Amino acid sequence: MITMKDIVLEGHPVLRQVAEDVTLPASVEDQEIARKLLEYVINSQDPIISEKYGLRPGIGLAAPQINVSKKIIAVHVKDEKGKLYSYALFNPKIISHSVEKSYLSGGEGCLSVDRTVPGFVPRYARITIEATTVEGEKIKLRLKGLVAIVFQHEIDHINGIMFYDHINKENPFAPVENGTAIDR
Ligand code: SB7
Ligand code: NI
Repeated sequence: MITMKDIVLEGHPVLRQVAEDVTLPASVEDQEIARKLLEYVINSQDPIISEKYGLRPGIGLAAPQINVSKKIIAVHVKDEKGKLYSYALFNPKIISHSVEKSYLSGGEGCLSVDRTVPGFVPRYARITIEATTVEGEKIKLRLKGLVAIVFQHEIDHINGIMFYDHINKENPFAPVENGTAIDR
């Protein structure tokens, strides 16, 4: 299982690389990476398991964060209505997005960043993504709210982008144009 010692921190060059596409159908090795990422995210949200192994809670994780430069992500998060989005995905890609933005009022954090970076992180309010599931099914997901934000954070990781790249340098809390705050 993945624990904190497997997670690379900012400064590691893998976090700035554009990750490789996964060749489909995915190899058993790539399927195992996807399943392990999802397992971490689920474990990290379990109070007993996270305490036992010292896991920092996360609602998503991307392969570059465990030093694997491949387009693989996992997300395990509930929307505002309590609907669970639990996915391990290959080659996720945003195929369309809203003009409207959204942002978490408390900002974002990252398991690969061991400090608080204050500021609003502007994201698209709604996105449509295409990806292939760990089971090998090609899917299209229409996402909004917190769920859309998490997917954008993870898709950024496979493109070498960190959440703080999006924060306004002069004023981290500058109003986000066309943006709606999300309180989580
Ligand atoms: C806040 C937290 C996350 C995504 C979006 C907003 C996930 C944090 C865990 N990760 O570092 C995953 O890459
Ligand atoms: Ni992150």
